Amino acid sequence: MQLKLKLTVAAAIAAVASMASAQETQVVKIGHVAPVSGSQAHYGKDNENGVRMAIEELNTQNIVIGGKKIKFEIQAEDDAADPKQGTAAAQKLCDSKVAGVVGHLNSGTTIPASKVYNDCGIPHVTGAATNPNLTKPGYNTTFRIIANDNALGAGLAFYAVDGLKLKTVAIIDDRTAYGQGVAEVFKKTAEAKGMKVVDEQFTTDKATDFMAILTAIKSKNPDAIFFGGMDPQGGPMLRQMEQLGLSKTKFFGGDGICTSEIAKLAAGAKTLENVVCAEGGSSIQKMPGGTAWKAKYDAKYPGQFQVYSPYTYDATFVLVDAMKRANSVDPKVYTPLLKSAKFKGITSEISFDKAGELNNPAITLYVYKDGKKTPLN
Ligand code: ABU
Repeated sequence: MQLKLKLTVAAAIAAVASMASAQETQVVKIGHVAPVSGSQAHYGKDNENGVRMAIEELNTQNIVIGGKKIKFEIQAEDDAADPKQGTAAAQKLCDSKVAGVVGHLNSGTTIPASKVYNDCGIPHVTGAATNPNLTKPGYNTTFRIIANDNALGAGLAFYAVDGLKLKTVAIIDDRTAYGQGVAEVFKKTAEAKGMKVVDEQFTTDKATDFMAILTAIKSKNPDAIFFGGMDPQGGPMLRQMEQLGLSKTKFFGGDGICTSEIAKLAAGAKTLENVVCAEGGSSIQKMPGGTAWKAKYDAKYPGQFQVYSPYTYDATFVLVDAMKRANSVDPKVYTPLLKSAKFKGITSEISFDKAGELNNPAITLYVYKDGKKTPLN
């Protein structure tokens, strides 16, 4: 009789405990925005994979915040690299009351979206948008965990002049916030160091035919071309350079062309060997947790790695770290704690300056050897 009573009490306690734990699980949504359609979808999917991977890992950690067990979920939106779709996606995430956002990918979408997030009080951390103007408004809700184009454009110009002793360059940009911005920094730094800009040409982030502008550039015989833009243009441009006999011309660009995909898009063009590109962080090999992380990523998402997924992975953890320290998932409560982040990520130890820029960012230059992206430093 006594044993039966004990068993009944134990069962009742277990049932109550299990009900309580079910009631106390809170779903917390983290937004992600990038182009996952169109010619830049490969970058966007890579970025989204980074967030998905982080959320899966976080959900194994039994995180309790504010007395509740937290289950994180991604709300993934596609902005197709279009500024208008970018602000619409941002508003949708505000309306959905996500706790924080990782994104966007393009500077042209992230800059206008940053105002939307500021207005609705939700923090966003970009792991990809590099135009320095992003942090100029001084929003307390905007953070970037990679180096910006001031570092990338200048680093490339220093290497062109001091490293390769190049004297002349032609500049092409795609007229996007990113392409135009990084080209301007490169030009200013290169000219200050005595390099001569012999031509400037413009294209768009939709173009695929560059024969006219490359023919005009060929007549000026530059040592190098600097391209401010992304790989859907950079790859075909390399092919067309080869067709025009621009086979000795160096081809410089920022992180937008520094992808695995550009090797495919160049479709076997020898000019791929002339590429020098820069990324706003350490190489995977030099990141504190890079090699092990990349092996996990490749096992999960074979053949999908591009550039930024380590940063979107860390960005997700940085948001959650601030929630944990604040003991709140309310953006009003935890956002101020992002400013005091000191998070040991797989990319670096992450902390921010007053403007929301990463403190002490690294940059890495790359070339392509046997079709493989290879760090120079
Ligand atoms: N950082 C290059 C690609 C993304 C962007 O800034 O537009």
